[in-house]
Amino acid sequence: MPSQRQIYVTKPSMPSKEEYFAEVSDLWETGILTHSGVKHQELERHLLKFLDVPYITLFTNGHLGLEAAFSLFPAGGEVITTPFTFVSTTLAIVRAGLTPVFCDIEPEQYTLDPSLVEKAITPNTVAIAPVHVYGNVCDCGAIDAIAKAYNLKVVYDAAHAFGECVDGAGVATFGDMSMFSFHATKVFNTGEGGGVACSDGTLKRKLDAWKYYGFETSGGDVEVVGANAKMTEFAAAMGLCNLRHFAEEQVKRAHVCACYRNNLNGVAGIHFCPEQPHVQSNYAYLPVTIESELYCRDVVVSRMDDQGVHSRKYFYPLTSEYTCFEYLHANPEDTPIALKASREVLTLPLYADLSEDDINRVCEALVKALR
Ligand code: T4K
Repeated sequence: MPSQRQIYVTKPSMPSKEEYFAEVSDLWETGILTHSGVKHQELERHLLKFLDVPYITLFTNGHLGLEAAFSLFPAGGEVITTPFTFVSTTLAIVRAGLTPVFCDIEPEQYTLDPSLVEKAITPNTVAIAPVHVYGNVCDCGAIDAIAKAYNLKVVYDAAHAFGECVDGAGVATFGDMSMFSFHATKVFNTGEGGGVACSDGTLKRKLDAWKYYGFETSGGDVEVVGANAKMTEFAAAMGLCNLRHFAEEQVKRAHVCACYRNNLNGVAGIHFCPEQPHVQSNYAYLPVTIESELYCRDVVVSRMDDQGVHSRKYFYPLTSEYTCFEYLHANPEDTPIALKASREVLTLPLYADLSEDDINRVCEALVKALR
């Protein structure tokens, strides 16, 4: 029997070779390949407008952007965050010398539950780090209000939320800093890359310095303990090309999501997150909850794998369960909703060019896996 074509959880959107080659061709004239060159500056300018923010700092990847953001707080402080996320969120907090304090999520959108945040605040709390997981936008109004009342900063992990708007406002207009990932698997990619948006010029200067070893000016003083995390010109050029096609990609992704919701409507034991009417979604991920009372999510994932359809267990386990964070003594039972989500959710294959035939194949594989 011929081997089946595999369908992976995602596939990066890329410009045509011609468009990318045209974008990078002048790098052979200038020989400037990094250190905030022309492409980097141009991408920054476009992103400010696109994201509706006053400042953005571009990074080698989103993770280092998060690390930079958390490194601006005095070491030893506590950061209230969610364990239902990619490990990067928690790693960034820890690597910046801070202590994550895990707070549960709300059951519909899987984002940090603001009603629990206040109880987690201690005299050592310095910040709140919510995650717009899957592109589901947090209750930013409630979170920002708590932060204001307690004089805390908010760093949004917006790795999944590029290009989203809340009641017409860019998602990064909330909180103090928002990190977007431009990894190959994201709705907007530069291959590897990321950006931290903020509305404070001092923060922007510090983030710029952090990614350049801490130098504010070449050869000047080093005030922050930084790293080397600059975006290259080749990555920025990829970003310039992909940004031109973002709107059309979004239309295609919206269609894919609508097809899935339509095809799987009424299948017992599974459900989608309710759409957020106030949010202009970017259709980054399509999580499906497999009710554990009826089915075992892990069995479903492996039965789909056997049919050549690769969903993902984003996010399993909880970050609080990883061995490297054992020293925090976080009990996953203290975040029961997050624990349940980590055992029940899978994300379906989703990318702009996923054909209707392939969507049908994924749906059939899922339904068969449930039998
Ligand atoms: N915060 C959150 C909430 C995040 O989700 C992430 C990253 C970050 C922070 C940190 O941002 P970055 O530092 O990454 O910018 C992936 C990604 O590596 C990671 O970016 C992402 N989140 C995480 C959720 O998923 P994997 O190991 O699960 O994915 P991977 O590499 O197996 O790719 C998935 C599928 O995509 C593959 O089966 C095939 C396809 N693919 C992947 C790559 C890399 C391609 O077709 N081409 C490619 O180049 O981690």
